[in-house]
Amino acid sequence: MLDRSSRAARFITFEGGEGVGKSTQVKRLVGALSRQSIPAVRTREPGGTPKAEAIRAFILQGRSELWGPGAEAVLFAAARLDHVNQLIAPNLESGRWVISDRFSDSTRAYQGLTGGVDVKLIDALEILALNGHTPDLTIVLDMDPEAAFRRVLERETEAALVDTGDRFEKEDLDWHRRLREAFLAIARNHADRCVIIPAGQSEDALEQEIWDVITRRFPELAAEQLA
Ligand code: T5A
Repeated sequence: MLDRSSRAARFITFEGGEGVGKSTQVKRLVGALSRQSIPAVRTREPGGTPKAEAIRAFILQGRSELWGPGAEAVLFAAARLDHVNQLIAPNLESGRWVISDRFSDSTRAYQGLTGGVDVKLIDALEILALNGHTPDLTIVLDMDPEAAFRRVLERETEAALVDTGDRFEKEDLDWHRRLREAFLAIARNHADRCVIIPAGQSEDALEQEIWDVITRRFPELAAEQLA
């Protein structure tokens, strides 16, 4: 298990519903850290390693849908176990910050609170897959799902990719509202780790707010900026 006291590198995750701007801000944060000469790795879930990416393709193409949310929670956890062991832990131990686009809170929100999988299974899978690698900070990007959906639609229309969303993106609006509430509940239950940030603002304003949160949370970062 990782000895937190002996490493400077931080593990930060971004969570929230579809189209709230997680990928955009993960990229921007890694860029901002690099400009401060802080080595940082960008990754995502499901995925991040070849084996986990194979599980991602299997799930998001809808091939696991018939098995139900319980089996899917197990698949997401299997992908996460490989991601933690092969990418997250080794990078943190080598002093590189790890910034992940989604992590275990997504399983709790999608399969657990919204999908109805028993919390005991979600808890057990989390213990197994994380092996102590709880994020140091989780940024929960929060916005009205209808507005977020318009963003995704715009992106897909611009790229002439209408109707290519993954199967979770195809759920109805009421389901996305419940998902939003699930992420907010998780954030409230883990207030020491999670920060909720309104995501309906511009990309630049959001980047600045996230940077402010991070420098407040990790004062050593602000000290490096001054040095
Ligand atoms: N899943 C995942 C589970 O069910 N259980 C699990 O355990 C895990 C890990 C992953 C799917 O798997 C599910 C959840 C998901 O359904 P994904 O492709 O990673 O699939 O899905 P999302 O994470 O939802 O990815 P999206 O790309 O749809 O959303 P993002 O990353 O939140 O948004 P982003 O940054 O790509 O931005 C979307 C669009 O909005 C614009 C961007 O340019 C882009 O066009 N944008 C903004 N526009 C205006 N203002 C801003 N501030 C903007 N920020 C971005």
